[in-house]
Amino acid sequence: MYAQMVETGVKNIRTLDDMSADEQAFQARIDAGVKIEAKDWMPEAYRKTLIRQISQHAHSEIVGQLPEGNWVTRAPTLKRKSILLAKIQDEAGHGLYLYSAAETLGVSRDELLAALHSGKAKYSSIFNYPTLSWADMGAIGWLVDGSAIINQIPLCRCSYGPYSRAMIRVCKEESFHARQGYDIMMSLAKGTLEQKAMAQDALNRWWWPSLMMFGPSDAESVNSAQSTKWRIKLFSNDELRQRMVDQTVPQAEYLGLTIPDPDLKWNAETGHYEFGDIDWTEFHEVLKGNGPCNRERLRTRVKAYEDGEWFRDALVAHAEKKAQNKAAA
Ligand code: BYC
Repeated sequence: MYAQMVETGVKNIRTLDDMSADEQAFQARIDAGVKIEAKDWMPEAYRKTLIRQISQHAHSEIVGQLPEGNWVTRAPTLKRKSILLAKIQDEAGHGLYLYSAAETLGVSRDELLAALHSGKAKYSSIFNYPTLSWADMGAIGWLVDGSAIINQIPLCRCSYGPYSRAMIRVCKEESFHARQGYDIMMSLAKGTLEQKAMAQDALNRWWWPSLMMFGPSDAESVNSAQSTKWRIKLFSNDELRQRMVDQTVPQAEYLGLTIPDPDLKWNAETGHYEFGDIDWTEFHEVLKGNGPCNRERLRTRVKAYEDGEWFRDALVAHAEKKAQNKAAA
């Protein structure tokens, strides 16, 4: 079912002429800003698009724990360690809210996890890069969670009720994540020359992959037109990417760090920063499974799932036993 859903994902925008009376009424509700709830009638293509996006998002949260998990045992202080642990635990929670939101659309969690573990499902490109130093914890919080907030704040107002409500809590937690990342960057940038160099190195490595998080350019984005019509997307990939650049450049200046883009310049006429070309070949290679850490991430994720089997079995056995006892009483 999942594979079929992904394959048949909508690529072309539906016009009024293509729509049945039900679809027209559905579109009119969306246009009027009415939220769609799980039991409401919806076009199959809307359901499939949401399952695709929400499940990819859930997988990203789950796989997104791995690059940071790498530094829990090597955090520089007990305080930093407990903050990092709390953040990683939040990401697990985000994954769970999102799997629950996807389940309201009629797909099972087992199907979604099977798609992730077999390598069929996508998750965010950003989590296929290595975390080489402690400064990467700062750069991820600042740039990656910062980008996630920019992308996800509009999702709090998207048309599908369960997704939009999950996003409200996710965004609150993401803002703590971004602050803790910036705080790490501040400490390093104001520390010794070596620490500042670590912060600059992390910025150099995470800058371009963070811009890629927003997806292909608007001209290349296959899903945007229809998702915008359905108010799943409220802003385009390029609009949100520009917002990220405009917001982040002054923050880098405050840190005394340099954005690794020789073409970056302020355009007083447009009121935006212009930036250099993104390496889309790299982006597509990562999506194809050829990023620096794709194979390692999937291996680690599958192992964690298999290692946890006894625990899931124990929970089910316990629940069954309780139900039997209740029935017998
Ligand atoms: N990585 O037509 P497009 C987090 C795919 S979690 C991989 O523009 P769409 C965090 C796209 O899926 C971050 N794949 O698609 C967690 C599509 O492929 P399919 C995740 C990407 O859906 C832990 C194809 O390229 N955030 O922040 O309209 C710790 C064409 O793209 C990427 C979300 O998932 C990518 N970067 O727009 C810290 C947010 N970009 O499915 C932080 C929700 C594109 O047709 N998702 N693709 O085979 C979205 O807002 C949208 O799905 C996207 C893409 C903007 C990402």
